[in-house]
Amino acid sequence: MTSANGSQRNKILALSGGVGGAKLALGLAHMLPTQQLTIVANTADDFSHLGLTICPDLDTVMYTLAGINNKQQGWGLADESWAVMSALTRIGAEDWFQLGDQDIATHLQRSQQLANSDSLSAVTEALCQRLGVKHKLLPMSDDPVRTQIKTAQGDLAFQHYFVRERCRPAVSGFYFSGIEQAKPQHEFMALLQSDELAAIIICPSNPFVSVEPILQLAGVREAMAASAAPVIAVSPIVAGLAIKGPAAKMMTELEIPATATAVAEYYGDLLDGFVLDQTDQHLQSEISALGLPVLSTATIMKTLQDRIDLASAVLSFAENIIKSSLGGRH
Ligand code: FO1
Repeated sequence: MTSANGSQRNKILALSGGVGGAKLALGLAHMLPTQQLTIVANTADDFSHLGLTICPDLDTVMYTLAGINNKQQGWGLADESWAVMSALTRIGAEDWFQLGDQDIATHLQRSQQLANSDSLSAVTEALCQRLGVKHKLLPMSDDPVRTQIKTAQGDLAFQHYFVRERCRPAVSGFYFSGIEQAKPQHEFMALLQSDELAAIIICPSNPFVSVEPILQLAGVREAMAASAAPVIAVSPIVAGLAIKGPAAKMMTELEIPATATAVAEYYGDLLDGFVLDQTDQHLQSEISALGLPVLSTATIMKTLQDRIDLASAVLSFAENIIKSSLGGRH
């Protein structure tokens, strides 16, 4: 596809949280040449722990693209050992957050580089290069943003809610500390404003805590709305359940129906297309009634082929939306 100024419109931007997002990102990486795919990961789950800066979503995507992730857990590294964790337990240190020995190397290196005033983008680029990740992976921002979960037990930092409290406290809302001061990562913003952008894919990640912080960065929503590229979200909710994580539980506690339709409504005007799982096909007409093209397909990604098939289906869907909207909104 060619843009108004004659440049090739072939770049895909994927917005991702952790495990679910990383799976689709891997499928997209198998479908697209390196210069055509950029993945932006949520960094509002990041936290400082045992003196280290931990970036769970960024690392989950990075390890997944490098093919070294723990496929059962979804996060962390394959063939991990836990000697440091055992030693931490023995000396009475905080041990509720599992850090594998090899994973700790990533956090040590990142923390050291950040202390040397390198940006999170520079650190991520260097790690990706060493781990053989060819596609561009960017943090949503080089500035710290931290998700806080409002619960019946008071406000909890994201990992305290998610891992230490195992998502047990009922959720009443969220806020993102630092979001007003944080700037979107500069290459991310440049791509959003680029004529070469062909589609923006919101991966099947938690809309409230994985995608929302990215959208709340200054100028991001506006740039997405202004972009000629269609914005397509893949539902993380299938048959009323989150494929992974607490999205469905959060929706129930927030008195939002735990359905793919509610996810589409949550993103609202931002979307130009919506992808839901084939088991939710009966919801297709009510989502179409929101004025959205809908693709019903297999979204549960168990195998690598599932990830590639979903990526391929989403990319074809985006192409069809572009074709049918030529002369329309876009
Ligand atoms: N998730 C857990 O449920 N328990 C853990 O102990 C844990 C440790 C951990 C260490 C490094 C890392 O990159 C991720 C880790 N995660 C762990 C996953 C992480 O908390 C969540 O998946 C994301 O923040 C949500 O997207």
